[in-house]
Formats: sequence, C-alpha cells, structure tokens
Amino acid sequence: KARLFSGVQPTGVMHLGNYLGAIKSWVKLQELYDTFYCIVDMHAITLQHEPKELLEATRRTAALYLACGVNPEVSSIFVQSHVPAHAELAWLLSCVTPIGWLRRMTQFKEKSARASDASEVGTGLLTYPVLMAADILLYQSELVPVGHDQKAHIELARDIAERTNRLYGNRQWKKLGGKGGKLFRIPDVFLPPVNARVMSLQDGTSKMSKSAESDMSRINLLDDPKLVKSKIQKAKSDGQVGLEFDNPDRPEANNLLGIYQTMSGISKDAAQSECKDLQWGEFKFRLAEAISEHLRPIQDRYKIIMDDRTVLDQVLQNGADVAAETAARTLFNEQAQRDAEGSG
Ligand code: AQP
Repeated sequence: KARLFSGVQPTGVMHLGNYLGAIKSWVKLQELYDTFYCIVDMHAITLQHEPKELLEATRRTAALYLACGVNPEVSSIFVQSHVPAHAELAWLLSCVTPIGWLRRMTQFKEKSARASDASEVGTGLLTYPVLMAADILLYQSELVPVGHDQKAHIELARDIAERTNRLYGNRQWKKLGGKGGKLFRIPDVFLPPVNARVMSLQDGTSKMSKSAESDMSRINLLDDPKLVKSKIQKAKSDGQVGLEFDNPDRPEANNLLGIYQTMSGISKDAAQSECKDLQWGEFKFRLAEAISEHLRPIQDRYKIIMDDRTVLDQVLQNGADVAAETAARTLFNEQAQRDAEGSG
C-alpha cells in the first residue's frame, strides 16, 4: 500500500474545520493507504505556549482522533516528538531550503506580523514548513490529506523534495553503487471535495482556527448542544431570506450551508433545495441540531477513551514504534543501500 501522512497541532480543542478539512478524509483514506497520523506537538511550540497545557492538549487530540474514527488497528497514531527522526530530517532539509522560499509563506507573514514585538518572533515560525516537509517526506508519503490552508506548505514540501533529489539523489546513489534515483517520493495534496476551507462563524471570509481569539468563532468538537446552539444563533448572517451555495456576496451562507450539508450527511443538491427558502432563524435551528447530532457519538467515545488512559498510552507507544522504524528507513537510506547491494 502507498503511504500517507497527516497531522494536527495540539493547540486548544479540535474544531469543525479540522474535522471536516482533515480528519474525515483520514478516516476514509485509512482503508486505502498505509496511514501515519501524527499529533504535531513540535509545530505547536513555534508560538508561545504553556508546557503543561501542551501535554494535555496532545492527549486530547490523540483521543479525538480515535473518537472520530481513526482506527489504531490500521493507522499508526503517534506524537511527533516521540520520533526524533522528524527533527533530524528537518535539520538536513533546512540546509537545502532557500530562505526566500520560507519568507514567502503567507502563514509566516501573517503570524510574524501579528507578534507585538518583531524581535520576539522565533526562528521556528520561519522554518516550520521545513519541519512539515520532514514529517511528510520521512514516510515517503504519496498523499497528504489537509485543509486548503495547508496547500502551500505541501507544495513547498514537494519543491524541497525535488531539490534534494536533484542535488543529492543521484550522487548519493551512485556513491553506493546504485543506478541513480530519488531520495524522496514527491507527495500530492488531498483536499476534501467539500469543506476544504471552513470559515469562522463570525466572519465568512476568515478561516475557522484554534488560535482565533474568540471561542464564538468556532465549533469545537467537544462543545455541548447548548453551547453549539448559542454559537450558531450568534453566528454572522446576512439580511437575505434563503440559503445558497457559491454566491461570493454571501460567504456566511455558503459556509454554514456547507457545514449543514456534511453534518446532516446529505448531498449538495438536497441541502440547497431544503434550505433555499428558509429564514435564517429556522436554518440556524436545524444547523445546530445537525451539528450536535453528529458530534454526540464522537463525544461519547471521547469520554470513554479519556477514562482509560492506559489504552491511549499503548496506542501512542505502538504508533511511535512503527513510525520510528519506517522513518529510520528514509533517514538512514537503508532502501538505497539494499538496492546498491543488490539485495532489495
Ligand atoms: N478552517 C479550516 N477548514 C478546513 N481545514 C482546516 N484545518 C484547519 N483549519 C481548517 C486543517 O486541519 C488540519 C490541522 O490544522 P492545524 O493544526 O494547523 O489547525 P488550526 O485550527 O489551523 O490551528 P491554529 O493553531 O489556529 O493554526 P493557524 O493559526 O495556523 O490556523 C490541517 O490539515 C488544516 O488544513
């Protein structure tokens, strides 16, 4: 089976954007690929954080993966910092990545601009996409399922892989007596067909995000029905009657209707015809119900998983063992050596 890698940062609680943009695809793709799903804690320290909270958030995130349907029997679920190869490959790749490629990344520009004091911006914020490239390339991943906001970072990982192959692939292989070849497989991005970009409840033009200041801007996967109802009731709407997709003048309608479609498990056409004449009040009532209905089994499973922490520990230990073994094959180029020796 071809391999696949993806991850979520353990900051805050996962929200509907993470779930619809990434985790739902993960659950489907685990049947088709050899899947590595990571809690990327080393990415979460690029901004200021509370170490104790980071540990808790790491467990919460892992438990939510399981509760959402990621199956540890078929997927390797692990914490990034438990597999040192990620940091090791990141250093090697940073030596071949031109600094201009990193400075151009929108996320770096936005996050560094947000810092109150520019001299406080850590180097990690700039080199974060190199660590992300290492995460992906270590597993020779063919596919990386992410939300739209990560597309540019996957494209950068492809560029870094191609440059490293060009600079060192052939030379390294020839030295080993091989016929020449690649060090890294070039990964492709996988975006979900709907909800690749879930927007804030308060502004249909900005992304739903864990780091946004107001909790009212997002639905967290652990929000209870009362909270979901109040967040949806207060969500930004427009003055028009009826919901519709794809009208650039109505970003909130498009966003909330897309969420409604997936949460109720219906087609785009069905969502459109059901909601085209609804008043916002009635639509919001149905939307809040659909979200809570969808989240209830996830929340029930989450409670059970968090109650017996030894199971989660074991899952993360097993995941890290498999990941470390797979990563070592890339880092120490064992496959290349085997090929060069004519034994593999
Ligand atoms: N709004 C979103 N819509 C669709 N997909 C999304 N993802 C995140 N937000 C959305 C996808 O979720 C995965 C994990 O992303 P992350 O850990 O970077 O989550 P975040 O909510 O983006 O976290 P932060 O802390 O708020 O980060 P920033 O400030 O960078 O946005 C990824 O696959 C992502 O695409």
